Parts: sequence; structure tokens; C-alpha cells
Amino acid sequence: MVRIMGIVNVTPDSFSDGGRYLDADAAIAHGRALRAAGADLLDIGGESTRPGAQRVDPALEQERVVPVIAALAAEGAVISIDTMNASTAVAAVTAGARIVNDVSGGLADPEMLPAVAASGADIVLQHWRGPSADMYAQASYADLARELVAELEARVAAAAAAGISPDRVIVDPGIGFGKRGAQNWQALHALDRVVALGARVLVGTSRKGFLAEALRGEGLRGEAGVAGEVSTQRRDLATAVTSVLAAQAGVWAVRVHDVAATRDALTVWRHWNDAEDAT
Ligand code: PMM
Repeated sequence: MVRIMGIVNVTPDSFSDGGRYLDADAAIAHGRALRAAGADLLDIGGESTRPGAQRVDPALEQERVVPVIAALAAEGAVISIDTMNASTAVAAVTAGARIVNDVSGGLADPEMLPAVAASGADIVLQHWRGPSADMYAQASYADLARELVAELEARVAAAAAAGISPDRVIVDPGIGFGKRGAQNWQALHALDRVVALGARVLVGTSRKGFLAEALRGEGLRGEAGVAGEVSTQRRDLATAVTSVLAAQAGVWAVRVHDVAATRDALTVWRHWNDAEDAT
């Protein structure tokens, strides 16, 4: 079964749930609720990566995430730390995190890969072409699928060179990172080629702008949200659909905000497949 990674952003400015879980107790409660809803893993982050976001001081980032990780890991949760800073990765693993989720694939901090190698944690290497402040400057591709796969392969090789064996590596196509609207659909369309790399694959589409872009203008005339903002509810439904399509492509896990909706969607998908196998 595909794993569900529930998102716990301990930041004041993340685009979808920003600010609500800044308080450690509220973040811990949110992590518990996501586990109760069926999350297999919790991804805890203290620095927003939304387009245009500025970097956060690692000391502040650690102040935000370490108490939340320690509390949830003590309850048996499998935790990943969403960070681009080696010092935060190390602090998080010390507090109980088992996976380091680096959206830069080890490119933002030269200390990251050696630090993770020494820590014994697994690592998510996401496709990334530059900082969030300048996210779209490099969103130019001659052949997106080919470049995406080649650039991920290069990061897996860099991790191996730093002493991280391939079985500890998870790759992620980086939906919304250095990719504009349609390019995200191309990346998803190429998921089977990413899966063919042989590493576990994580994919994160949850509530992202390209989903809203696709839905904007669809639906009944006069329906709330058609003309302007696409509601969180509609983004979550779209996310549940992409979760199933990602599962169909063979990914290891999906990273989502609304764990219950994705759990239901994956359950429906499993029933469809099980019936097929039984005949
Ligand atoms: N997306 C965001 C943050 N971290 N990590 C991985 N591995 N993959 C993603 O797609 C990803 C990520 C941005 O979304 P958020 O601000 O809602 O957390």
C-alpha cells in the first residue's frame, strides 16, 4: 500500500496552513490528528518553501521543529524533517526523525549529504533548480521528463558519493519547484520514468497552485470559487485524485495535508485492484 505522509508545517507563512500550527502544542495536536486519520509518516517543517519565501535562520527553524519532533517521535510516529539545513537535519534526527526531506536534494547546503550519511537517516532528494525566492528563474526545459530524470539521477549519485547507500534514498520530482503550471503536469506524466530509476519515490501535489490553475474556470457558472480563488476543499479533492494516479504509477508515498481524503481515495483504488487480482 502506498504510504501517506501527513504535512505538519510549523511556519507562519506556508501557503495553505501557514501560521495555524506555529505553536508547538498545536503542531503536536495536528500531528496526532493526522496519524489518527491514517498518516503513516509525518513531515515536519519549520521553513516555508512557498514561491517567493525568504530563508529562515537555522536556529529559529530548530526552535520551531525540535520540540514537535521529540514529542511525536516519542509516541511512535515515523518523522521526516523538511529542511535544507544540515544542522537542522542533525538536530531533528537526534530528536527522533528517521528521514531527512531536503527539497533541494542536497544542493542548498554542502554539509547536508555528509551529515545525513553520518546520521544513518534516510533522505528525500527532491528535484530542485534554485531557491524559492527565485523559484521560476530556471523553469525552462527542452525535454522536461529527460532533464528531470537525469538531474534526479545526478543527486542519487552525489548521495552515494557522500556515503548514502541507494536503499536509503527516496526521490521526488518536486512538483511546484522550478516548474510552472503545465510543466507540473509533464512531471507527473513522467512519474513512471522517475519510478524506473529504482529508488523509492515520494510525490507532493497537495493544494498546489497548478491544481487550482487547472480547476479555475471549471464548474458551474456562479459557483463560489470559479471566478477567483479555488477553495481548499476543491484542492483537497484534486489532491486525492492525484494521489491515486501517483499510486498507479508506482510511487512509495504521497505527501498531503488532507490525510483522510487521500486515505479514502487510496482505499477505493486498492479495492479496484484487489478485485482485479481475484479473478
Ligand atoms: N512541497 C512542499 C514542501 N516540501 N517536500 C517534498 N519532498 N516534496 C514536495 O512536493 C514538497 C516538500 C511545499 O508545500 P507546503 O508548503 O504545503 O508544505
